[in-house]
Amino acid sequence: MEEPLIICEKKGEGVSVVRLNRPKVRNALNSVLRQQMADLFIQLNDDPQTKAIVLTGGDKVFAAGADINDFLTTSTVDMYLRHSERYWDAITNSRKPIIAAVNGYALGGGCELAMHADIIIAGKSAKFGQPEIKIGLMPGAGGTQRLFRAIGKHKAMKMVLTGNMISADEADTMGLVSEVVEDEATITRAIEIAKQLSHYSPIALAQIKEVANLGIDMPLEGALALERKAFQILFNTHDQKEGAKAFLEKRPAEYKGH
Ligand code: CO8
Repeated sequence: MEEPLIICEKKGEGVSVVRLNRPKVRNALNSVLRQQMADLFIQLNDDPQTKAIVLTGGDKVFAAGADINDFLTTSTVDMYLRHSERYWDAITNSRKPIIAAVNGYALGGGCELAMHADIIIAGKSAKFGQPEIKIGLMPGAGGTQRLFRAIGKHKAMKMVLTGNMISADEADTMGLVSEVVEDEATITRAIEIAKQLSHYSPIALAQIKEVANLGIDMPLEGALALERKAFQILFNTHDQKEGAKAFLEKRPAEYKGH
């Protein structure tokens, strides 16, 4: 029987781990894998048992980018008609927090995939890069946009123009990752953070994500208004009242997500 391209495991306390599983081609992201990943993210968002998602690859590679085999014959029209933005949208629109656990290479579409996460935990030997230029191409899923917003023009421009990789420590210094840990600890740490988040109010987490992700590209005044409105909305939720009450009663809060 063929190995599944994606493996999803429940780790308890509301954490689901999504693992890319095409090790022979370094987890290259072909259309089938990407469709399955998109479907899975939609499914996990609808799954009441899942509160936070950890996204990971293998020990030596997170993902080596798009499947280059596919690039030999694909035409412009083929590429357009694929509407691959829908694969990414399923991840971008996740209301539940996503924590990427990156070991080894995160290159091209793999680096872009990691950047779709809310928090990135990198193992010490992780390497990030946008090497598309080395194959006569350019980034196509956020490498010229999300990367620039994450680390600034001159660091990002150097990465996309040279195609050279950076180490986990460099990525940490630049602000591309949230935390660097020993390689063996990457998944454990990501799950630990996911478990922490899974005990918080899902509706508050979703509001933080929505406001932060929309607001970052808006003029400050509008973004602050958006933040204020979301903050106000939370005052009509069970979870906000429960959070305040539990604090004052010195007990753990029991959140319901509404
Ligand atoms: N696509 C297809 N096959 C790949 C890919 C890939 N991206 N990466 C590796 N492979 C295959 C190799 O061809 C090789 O196959 P075979 O065993 O048949 O010879 C096998 O995987 C193992 O590869 P290596 O021998 O090269 O393994 P190493 O461990 O020595 O090196 C590397 C690992 C550094 C990851 C290396 O394989 C590499 O540089 N890969 C290509 C990285 C790259 O250029 N990525 C960018 C691709 S373009 C892109 O991502 C555009 C994004 C557009 C939008 C997003 C769409 C998802």
